[in-house]
Amino acid sequence: MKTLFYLLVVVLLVNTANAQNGLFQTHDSLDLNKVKAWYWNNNNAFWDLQGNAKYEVPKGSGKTSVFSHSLWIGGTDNNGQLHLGAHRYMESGQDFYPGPLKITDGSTDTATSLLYNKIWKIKKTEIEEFIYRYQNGLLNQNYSIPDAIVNWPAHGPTSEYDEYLAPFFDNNSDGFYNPNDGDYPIIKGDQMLWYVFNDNTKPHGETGGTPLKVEVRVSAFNYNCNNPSNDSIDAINYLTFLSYKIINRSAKTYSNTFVGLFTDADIGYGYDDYTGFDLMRNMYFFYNGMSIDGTGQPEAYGGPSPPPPALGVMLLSGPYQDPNGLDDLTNWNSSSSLDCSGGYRIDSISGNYTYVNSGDFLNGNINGFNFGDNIVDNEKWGYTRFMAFIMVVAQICVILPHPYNIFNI
Ligand SMILES: [Ca+2]
Ligand SMILES: [Ca+2]
Ligand SMILES: [Ca+2]
Ligand SMILES: [Ca+2]
Repeated sequence: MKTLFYLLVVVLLVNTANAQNGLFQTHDSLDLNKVKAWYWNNNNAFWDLQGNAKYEVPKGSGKTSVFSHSLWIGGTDNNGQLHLGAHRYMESGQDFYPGPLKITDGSTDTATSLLYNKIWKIKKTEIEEFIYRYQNGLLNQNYSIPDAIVNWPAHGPTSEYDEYLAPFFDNNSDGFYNPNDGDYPIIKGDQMLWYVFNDNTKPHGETGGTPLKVEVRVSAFNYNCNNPSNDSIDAINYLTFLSYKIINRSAKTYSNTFVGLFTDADIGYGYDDYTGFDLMRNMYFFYNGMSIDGTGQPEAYGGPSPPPPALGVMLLSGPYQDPNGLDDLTNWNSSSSLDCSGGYRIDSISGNYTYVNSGDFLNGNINGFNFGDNIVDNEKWGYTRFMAFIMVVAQICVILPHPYNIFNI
């Protein structure tokens, strides 16, 4: 058992019962390596929406290390109005629904949302076989082109939407996706789920926030490496990756925009866990507070040998900083030492520079990407905030039995 799992950053079944209730949501899972993880196409992941964790590690063990995960986004418009989309457990409804938004006005409708109420699941080996068969004239010999390749959502539903959605290789360069021309999906990893959701199909039921009119395209993927004797390679088998492409379809420019990852991790048994943040690794993490996880519950990892695992959510690439014509400063000096003597942040609306004091990581250039690399405006944010909340059990605040900060987040 590896003791650390990484998850980048941040589940085809049509759930007709939920659709009838106005909740459009479909799930599928990544399951090619040692993690089996559920993803929902309405911006939920890693649980069944019924109270059961669905981030199973190792796959088939019944033991789970995350309970739920979602993307949060909020920002203010030119009038200072807050726009917000965020899910925790959807106790009061949904903020996000499947499907893209119109490029004309950032709207959509429930019929289109239902049209995209699915997840496209594909393996690299399936694409490789398709390419081999196409190139050798074997598409019609004892073979059916996988559904995800046939029905790949390469194009928007109508001309009011973006012409191109999921990426594909255009074998005949005609701008149109057609597997019979040798076109095929472009994917990341060895197995990938692709889906798209938005925050403007319906009013925000969970937060009551004003929609941003954002379209979010998700690639969830993993790698499977068949060399378990090599420890460093085997670690890859415990990783899952999430990539979000966030598109503002409104006519507004948002400022002070925050993109957040909400993660409720339960390392096996969920009531003895702790959390922390590692600025240098650009990662927040969860670990068991005791040497033994739980007291024999099915999801518990036990211990102390091997010890219960820990889980990290690492940001491998953040959102772009607004362009300002500068290669913004890094806090790392030429000898790769951290120099927090100062830096600056830039207000995206006013364009004003704000000097950030020594030691304040909020300048975003300690764990950001591409700062100080002599390339202008390729800078991306790292994590700039980390927050944790303590759950209340039976309306009684948990009293911490340990000199740790957080219990059962
Ligand atoms: Ca084509
Ligand atoms: Ca635990
Ligand atoms: Ca740069
Ligand atoms: Ca810049």
